[in-house]
Amino acid sequence: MTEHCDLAVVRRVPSSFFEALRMDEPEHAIDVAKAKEQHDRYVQTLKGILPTVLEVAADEACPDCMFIEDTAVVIGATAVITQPGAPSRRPETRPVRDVLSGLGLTIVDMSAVNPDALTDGGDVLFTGRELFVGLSKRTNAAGLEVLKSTFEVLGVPVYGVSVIEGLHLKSVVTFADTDVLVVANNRAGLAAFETIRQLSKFTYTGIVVPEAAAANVVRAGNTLLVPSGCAASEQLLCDRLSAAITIVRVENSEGAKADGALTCCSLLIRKPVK
Ligand code: CIR
Repeated sequence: MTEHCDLAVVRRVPSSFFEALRMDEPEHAIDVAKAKEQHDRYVQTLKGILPTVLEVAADEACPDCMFIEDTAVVIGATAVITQPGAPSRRPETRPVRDVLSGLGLTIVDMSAVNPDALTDGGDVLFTGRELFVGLSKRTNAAGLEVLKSTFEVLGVPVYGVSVIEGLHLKSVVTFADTDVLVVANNRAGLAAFETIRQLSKFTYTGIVVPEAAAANVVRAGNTLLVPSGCAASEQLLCDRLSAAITIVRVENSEGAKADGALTCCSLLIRKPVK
């Protein structure tokens, strides 16, 4: 199994996005038109990298639906449909389930396995060999157990990692390359990376980036999507990563106002073998 994907699923931004959940009120109100433009550029960027990008229509009743990553965890030919931690987000899963089922993936419904299990996909970091699950405001131990029981039998070890601040594990640690993770230079990022190092059977290199937003990067093909406005981190990534990886800057000012980062706007999956 590798970390590389060849298919992404994205979900469009609803006009109700201004009502999206957020931990703090942003200094400037969400500009929904700008959010739609930024998201569209993100989708176009992915389309330039991956052979297939599937789009799910927005649902006006679900202001957070663009953050599709939270609704499923896909590894190989198996998709766990999560039960998102925030009750208002649970209706987002149905149309995503339909798309993943249509791809021929084996579907596991987390809430059917354990009604108390909660997981946001933003807490699930797959390194290509292991799965690290953030125990956070949105993901609980029962959610971790469902992921363990699903993926460990498929040969993927699953570990829990405390998220001591912020929303999700991938707000502070993401995958950039084989055994290379990008880590926020803050308490939550450094603590999570230390736990990953202690738990893992492999040796991960951490690139500790100065701008916290830059800890959330998307690796698609040989491209790394990095949020714009993080010049120092971008330079560091450029210096430390293989020259084979192209860095592409993506605007996310509006998504960030609702605690959304780059990974949350797509589900990256390998095409299942039917
Ligand atoms: C939420 O609070 O659920 C959304 N406003 C943001 C979700 C971001 N998701 C992610 O980083 N995976």
